[in-house]
Order: sequence, then C-alpha cells, then structure tokens
Amino acid sequence: MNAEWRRKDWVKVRGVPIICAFTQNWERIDNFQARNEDIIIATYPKSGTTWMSEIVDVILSDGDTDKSRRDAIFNKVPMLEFWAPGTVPPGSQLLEALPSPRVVKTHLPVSLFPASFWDNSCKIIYVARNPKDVAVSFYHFDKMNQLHPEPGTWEGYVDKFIHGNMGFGPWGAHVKEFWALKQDRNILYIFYEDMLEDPRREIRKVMKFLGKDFSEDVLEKICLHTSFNAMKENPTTNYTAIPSSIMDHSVSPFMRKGICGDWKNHFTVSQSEKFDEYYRKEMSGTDLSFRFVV
Ligand code: PPS
Repeated sequence: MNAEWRRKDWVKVRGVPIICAFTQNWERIDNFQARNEDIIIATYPKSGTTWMSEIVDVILSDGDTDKSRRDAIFNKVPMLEFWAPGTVPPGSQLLEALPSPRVVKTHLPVSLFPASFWDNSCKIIYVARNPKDVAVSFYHFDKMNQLHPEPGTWEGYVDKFIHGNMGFGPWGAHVKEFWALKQDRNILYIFYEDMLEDPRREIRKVMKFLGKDFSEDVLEKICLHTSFNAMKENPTTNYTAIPSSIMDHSVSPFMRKGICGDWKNHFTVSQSEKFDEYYRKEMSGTDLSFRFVV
C-alpha cells in the first residue's frame, strides 16, 4: 500500500473523523447514485457488518451457498466510502459496476449519508452492538488495519471512545440517529447480541424485510454458512484476501472472537464504571438499550 496513507490520523469530513485515504474526492460519496433496489447495510464499525453482509448476500442467492462463494465479501458488498488509492479501488466505483440488487456497506453516520439513499427509499438494515464490545473490537482492528491511526494504549482508547474521538464519530450519536429514523424510514434495526442469541430468528426478520420466504432447511443452511466458525474459515468472508499491507492478520485476525462479553477481558473495574456512566448518559431520554451479556 502507498505509504502516503499508512497510519494517518483521521481527517474530518463535515466534523466527522474519517480514515484519511477515504476522504479523497469526497464528492464521489455525496453524488453517489443509489438505485431503488439497493439494500444498504449501515453500522457503526465493528458491530456485525460483515456477518449481516454475508447473510443478505446468501438470502439474495436464495440460499445457494456456492453462489455466495463467487467473490470476496468486499467485492460482493462494497463499502461505499472505502478507498485505498493505488491498492484497492473506491467502493463507489465497484458499486457502479454491480448489477441490481446491489448491497452497499457503509459506516457513515446519517449526516454523511448520500441524499440518493433517502430519495430512492432504499431498504436499510442497521446493525448495532453494545459499545463495550465495539470498543474492544475496534481497538484490535485499529491495531491491525494500517489505514487507521495507531490506537495507543487501551486506557487512552477507552477515553477516546467516551469522548467520541473515533473513526466515523461518536458511537452514541450513530446508533441513536438511526434508531430515531426507523419510525419513518425503511429501516430494519437489528442487534448483534440478538443475532448471537438466536441467529435463525434474526435471519428470518431479514428474509421478511427482503421479501423472501425459505424452508426451514434452507434457513438452517444459511445459519451454518454464516456461523462465526464457517465465516472465519471461509476465505471469501474472513478478509484474508485484502492485501496484508492494509490488514495485518498476524496482529489480530479480522474474524477475532465473535462473542458478546469479551469486554470483561479488557476493561478494569474503574474503566467499566466510567464507561457505564457514559453509557447511561448517552442512552438517557431514548428507549434504545443494549445487552452486555447474552
Ligand atoms: S467492520 O470492519 O466494521 O466492517 O467490522 P464488522 O464486520 O462490523 O465487525 C467485526 C466483528 O464482528 C465479528 N463477526 C462475527 N461475530 C459472530 N458471528 C459471525 N458470523 C461474525 N462475523 C464477524 C468479528 O469477529 C468482529 O468482532 P470481534 O469482537 O472483534 O471478534
């Protein structure tokens, strides 16, 4: 990868910290032309995006898991804002070449959503995860992803998370904005912890949202294909096909643990108490809540 983009600090786009390399030619995002049939998978980073992407892809393949192995997840479900100039082409460009129905991955908060997503009433699947596990997963990801700034110490990282100094901005605003919008927009809001607890139930919700109805056998096949272990072993979903100059899996694998509660192995008691206080403040005045154990 071009050294110019390595370990650069976030660059703000209209106040939102974004991976430096992604911020080149931002008009490609603002002017992105959505299509009516587009399905958007929107998330705060490390909340189950890849899991949901593979679920949606295999649902659109009518449960044909061989078909879903046709290409790497980042080509089948391009991330709109991604770009590693000189190494990986812009997600917006990959999307332009895909036939409908396209599945679009994005971590952009509502304020940076291209207007055409709303104008076309695209279906949006939002996946949210408890912030303690998000912070842990993001920390390990920042360490292995060379396009991100170095995360520094875990102690400092907890403070950065609480103050919203994170790639794609503060977690709380992200999850709350989509929660508030789901009343009026075409948004299916799903929790990572619910997917872990009962994947069949949550996959059924996604099927229904996409207008699909499969037999229990096909549903079982989708569950197995999208289990953590299957996705960790599958080279099309485990991100090992991304150049190692971008993601260094020897530092931390992309498919790391896939559980709820790894935060207990990272937070000290005082960090956890401070974080609980932050979480209480963030969630006050909303009916949104998260599970920290399943
Ligand atoms: S990214 O980079 O923001 O798109 O990452 P994202 O895919 O949102 O989140 C990565 C975390 O999701 C876990 N994961 C899964 N968990 C359970 N089951 C399945 N199938 C699955 N696929 C991915 C992945 O391991 C990351 O979580 P951590 O806690 O780091 O293991």
